Parts: sequence; C-alpha cells; structure tokens
Amino acid sequence: MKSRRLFFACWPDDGVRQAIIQRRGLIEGLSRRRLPDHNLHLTLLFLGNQPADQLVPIQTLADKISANHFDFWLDRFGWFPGARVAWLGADAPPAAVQLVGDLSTAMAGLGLKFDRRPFHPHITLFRQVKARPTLSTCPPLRWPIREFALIESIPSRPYQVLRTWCVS
Ligand code: 2AM
Repeated sequence: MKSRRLFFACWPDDGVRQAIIQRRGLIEGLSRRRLPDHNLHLTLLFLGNQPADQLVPIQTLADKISANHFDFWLDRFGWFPGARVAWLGADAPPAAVQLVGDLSTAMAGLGLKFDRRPFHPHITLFRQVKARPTLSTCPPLRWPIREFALIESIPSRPYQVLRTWCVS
C-alpha cells in the first residue's frame, strides 16, 4: 500500500509569510539548511507516513472538528538541541491546545499510529544547527489563525496544502 506523509499545520498567508521571512533575517546564517520561504509553516499535529487509503477518513474526521479562532504571538527565537532546529515560537493559546487535542483524539480514534509530541508552537527556520546559537530578541508578530490545513510532504518537492478548514 502506498503511504502519504502528512501533517496538520497553520499555513501563513503572504503577509504573515513575509513577516516571518523578515524575522528569520535577524538570525541569518545559522546553518546552510534554511527552510525555503514556500515551506514555512507551524505544525499542529504530525501524522507521518500513513496508508494512502486513510486520506479520505482523515479529512472526514477533520470536517467534524469545530475549533475557535485564536492568534499566535510569535515573539521568540529558540533552538531544540535534539532536533537541531532553530525556530520562531509562540505561547500556545487555549484554543490552539484544544484544536491540537481534538485533532489528536480524532486521528487516534481512526487507529492511526503517530508520534504524540507535546505541542510547542514553533516555525522551523533553520535545520542542522549543531551548537547552541546566540539568538537575538524578536519583534512580536501577531498571526490570526482562522483556518488550519492538511499538508503533504513529498521528498524534494514544496509542501503541498491538500485541504484547509475554517475555524469560527
Ligand atoms: P520541525 O519543524 O520541528 O522539524 C513536517 O516534517 C513538520 O512536522 C515539521 O514542522 C516538523 O517539525 C514536524 N514534526 C513533528 N514531529 C515530527 C516527526 N516525528 N518527524 C518529522 N517531523 C515532525
């Protein structure tokens, strides 16, 4: 059975994307593995490789989720030593925690196996940052979240937005 590498994410519009790119410029040069502009996103729930025939059930369950809108305030740079990524991050508003929890419950109910990491809202900016970087402060960026997306990752291709869902 063919598999699809999937994750739910918040996908920036052009204005927010430009503002993220501008902030990324403040920590330029951390590694050669800078995330391409078109792939910048904030992961809500990473599903990983799933059987292709689960794609429709995944979307049907996501249809049933009713989430409230919220704002991310992206206001800090950080670094995960294990993943070796440098990121732009935010606190998790309660409505975001609720949405991630609802997605996680729905996907587990479908019998999918996936990695349940604690939710630390972040946008990866650089990969393969091997040593703790010196990071500047970050001018806060408000990102109003009015929808979430199901994304597919195919090696060597831009991430593909498969579907979006509005939040009220
Ligand atoms: P990262 O940016 O912190 O690496 C697509 O791979 C997205 O899903 C990335 O934003 C990645 O986070 C996130 N993700 C979460 N858990 C993952 C895992 N176990 N493997 C790969 N990516 C994961």
